[in-house]
Amino acid sequence: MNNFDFEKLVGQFQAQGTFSGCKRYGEGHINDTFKVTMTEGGKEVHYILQRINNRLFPDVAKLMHNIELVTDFCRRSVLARGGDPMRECLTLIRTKDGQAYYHDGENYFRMYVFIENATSYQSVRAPRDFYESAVAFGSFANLLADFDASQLYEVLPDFHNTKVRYANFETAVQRDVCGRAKEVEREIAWVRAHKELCGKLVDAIETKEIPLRVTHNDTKLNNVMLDNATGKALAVIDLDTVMPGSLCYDFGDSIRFGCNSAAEDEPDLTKVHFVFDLYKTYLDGYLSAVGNGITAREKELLPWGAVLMTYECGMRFLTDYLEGDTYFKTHRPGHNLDRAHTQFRLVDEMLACFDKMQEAVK
Ligand code: ADP
Ligand code: GN1
Ligand code: MG
Repeated sequence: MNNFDFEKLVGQFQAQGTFSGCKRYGEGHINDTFKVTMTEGGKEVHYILQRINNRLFPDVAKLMHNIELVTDFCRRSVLARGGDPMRECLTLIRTKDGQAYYHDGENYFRMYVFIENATSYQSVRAPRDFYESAVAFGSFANLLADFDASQLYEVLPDFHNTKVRYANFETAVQRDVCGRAKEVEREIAWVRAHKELCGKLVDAIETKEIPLRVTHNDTKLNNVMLDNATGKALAVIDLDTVMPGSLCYDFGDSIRFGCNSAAEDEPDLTKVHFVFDLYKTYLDGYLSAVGNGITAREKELLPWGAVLMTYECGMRFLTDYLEGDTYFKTHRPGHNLDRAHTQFRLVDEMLACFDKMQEAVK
């Protein structure tokens, strides 16, 4: 675990109670997340403490400006419908001097209320959970339709611009800083053979065939909390990438992660399959919640969202492997390469049943 003085760190925030412990938490690939336990009146109170990935987000002030605006907006909507804002949205805990984050001179930290009696799943246990996550992300998109995009900084420009991602991939191949390109010739050739996919959504946005909206952009199943008691979706979390984007990105990224019969990093590819029935489940849930906002063309392009987000993510994992694993957290040698393989397998299987995927939308 990182060697921080957690008690001192937590003391910077307006958390209730006395510090009693802190442990690493969750399976995010980007930030360092910890669960903090405080005690007050003999009872435990929990918080999430995160060390923000400052390499990825060089301008933490802008990132946290976005998070403050989006969490405030969600909170107002939860209150308006008579919900419980401590469980149905992320609540930032400010520092003792009223800031949204704490800078210790080197690292940046933020704190959230811990959403109790809820789970963020790493894989789909039952179709119902996946349906609920679709409702959560669909409702989130619906809610954000009223959010003024001009207030947000684009903290990670071109985040889902697949053409830019492709260019970055080619640069990584050319530079080959770790000398790994030779070993992954087959994977590089596969990415190149699918290059024509890159423009599918980016071009549709550029020609205004589909609109840019405020979207979540990282809609993995483990970025949504489901209520342990009811199984219902409670809150969408991980708001670092709320930026202008497309509904097709959000739909697609959920499919990429949730319709995999195995884990994102499963090394045994015989276990990795695209589960078409789960795709249909998610589609039903998403369309039921996203409302009238979605245009006919966006709907048509949803299946492309699934293919594109999976292709792009695989390409990002491979790029990171070539660059020496500097972006995504890795826990073993070849971890990013295993991840890239699962994504490529899923794309192959999606393309093999693409007609069915389109038919389901109709
Ligand atoms: P990353 O950007 O690294 O993915 P996340 O913000 O998604 O970080 O947090 C990582 C994990 O921590 C989540 O997948 C979830 O399991 C857990 N988590 C994050 N925020 C909360 C919260 N407010 N309450 C409970 N669990 C949380
Ligand atoms: C990262 O932060 P996390 O683990 O929810 C990444 C996503 C990828 C995903 C792949 C800011 O998501 O874009 O799709 O890993 N987030 C960022 O699992 O790059
Ligand atoms: Mg996350």
